[in-house]
Amino acid sequence: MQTTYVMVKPDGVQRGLVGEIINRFERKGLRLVGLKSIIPSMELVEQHYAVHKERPFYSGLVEFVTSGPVVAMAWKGVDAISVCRNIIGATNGREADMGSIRGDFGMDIGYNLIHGSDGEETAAFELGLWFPEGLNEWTPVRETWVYE
Ligand code: IDP
Ligand code: MG
Repeated sequence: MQTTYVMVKPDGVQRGLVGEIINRFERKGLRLVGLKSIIPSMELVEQHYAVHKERPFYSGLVEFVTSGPVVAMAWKGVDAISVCRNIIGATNGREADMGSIRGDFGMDIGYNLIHGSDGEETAAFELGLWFPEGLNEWTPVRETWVYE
């Protein structure tokens, strides 16, 4: 079991795609263990994207992600990190596979609707950053029918 950090970015919220996006993870069989709408601080987003600090798009990215509400989520499941990255699709929406969130709804590399942790270390770091209050542990009854 892994838990991963997923976030609908301000463009996804502005475009009214929050329900559509949550639905895709939920239907897949993942377990929702954290969910909130927040307007993140500059400091929080700078820490979240610290690995991209030297990239030319960094300051624009921080400005974009702090520009309005985001929906922060934690999803749990077997191999949840790669499963969620597949549901999300490639960074550039124009190149992302159809059927993925970015492939179905995105046309841009910056405004790409959604974030998902890319590995176990990043997931632990990002979950601690966005959910310092901790996550909700529970066992969905339907999971009896998700994993054999
Ligand atoms: P990822 O979100 O698919 O993991 P990363 O390479 O980690 O992609 O980049 C983080 C975020 O930075 C992207 O989701 C996107 O919003 C933004 N970004 C990445 N590359 C560019 C770019 O070339 N121009 C503008 N924004 C970019
Ligand atoms: Mg990334």
